[in-house]
Amino acid sequence: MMYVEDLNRKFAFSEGESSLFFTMGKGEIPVVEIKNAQSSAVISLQGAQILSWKPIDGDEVIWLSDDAVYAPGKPVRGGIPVCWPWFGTHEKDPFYPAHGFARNVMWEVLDARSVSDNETEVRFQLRTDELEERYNTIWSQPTVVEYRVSISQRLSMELSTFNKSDQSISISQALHTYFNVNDIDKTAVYGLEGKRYLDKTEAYKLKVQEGPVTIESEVDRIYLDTDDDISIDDRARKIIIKQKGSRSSIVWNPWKDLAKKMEDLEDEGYRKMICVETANVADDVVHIKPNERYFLQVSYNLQKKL
Ligand code: TA6
Repeated sequence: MMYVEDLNRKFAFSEGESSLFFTMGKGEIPVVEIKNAQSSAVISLQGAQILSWKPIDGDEVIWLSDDAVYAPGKPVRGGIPVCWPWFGTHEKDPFYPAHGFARNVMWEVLDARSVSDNETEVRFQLRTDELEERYNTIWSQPTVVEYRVSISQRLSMELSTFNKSDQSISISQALHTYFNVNDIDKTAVYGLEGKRYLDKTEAYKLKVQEGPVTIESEVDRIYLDTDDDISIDDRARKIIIKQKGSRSSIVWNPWKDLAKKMEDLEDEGYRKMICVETANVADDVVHIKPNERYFLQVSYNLQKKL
């Protein structure tokens, strides 16, 4: 693992309105801070977890818990956790890390560059055969994950999984984005109307979404066949989510009681956040043959209210 100084020597820059540098973040975990003419962002090297994305003339888009814990190996509550190579609880061993191990480990920075005054790109990599032994017992097939993040007028992510082993692999995954909302009571998610979903709060009962998704109690749902755009409207702004390589999306808000039980989520935090996650889960699990690569892509942009 490179130190912050080495990373800065290799990648840091400041040119006109664009700058990028590495610094030691909370919990002694390095982060990269990015600015350009369109927006700014902060990404933790642990989990390649995006912690902030703020358009230059707008408010923060990504929610981060005030009570988040920053410690090596611990996922941070908020931001954009990368759930890989499985989503949720491991189907064979519930003691394996929830949502996979990618969000718990340090990623390598492959490249960080200014594309133009308006766009900056950072590329991260995770090679499973270079991880600690305990992860190789959980996941024995050598796999290379690359995560490309582009920061501009929009925030774009591309997560690619390359199967370096000589057998097929099956993964489930998600970009588990926590979005900031003005007021959960005034928030609605569009684009899922009429879609079937598995309701985790009722033992994964299959239901059909009627109208936009609104939150009035705990919501934890896996929507199926979700290849259209999704939007989050909190009456102050609209966030447009475009996704490719995903046919499943999760909508999650813990609501009051669960939020109280979660130590890393402030009691009223659930009123300011909603997770809308671009995923490959349930019947959308991905099978990758040896020497093949799978791409999951998502971008967010804002539509301001007049
Ligand atoms: O994506 C929804 C979900 O799987 C919920 O069931 C909830 O547990 C949430 O993710 C947070 O999971 P975490 O492991 O980060 O506490």
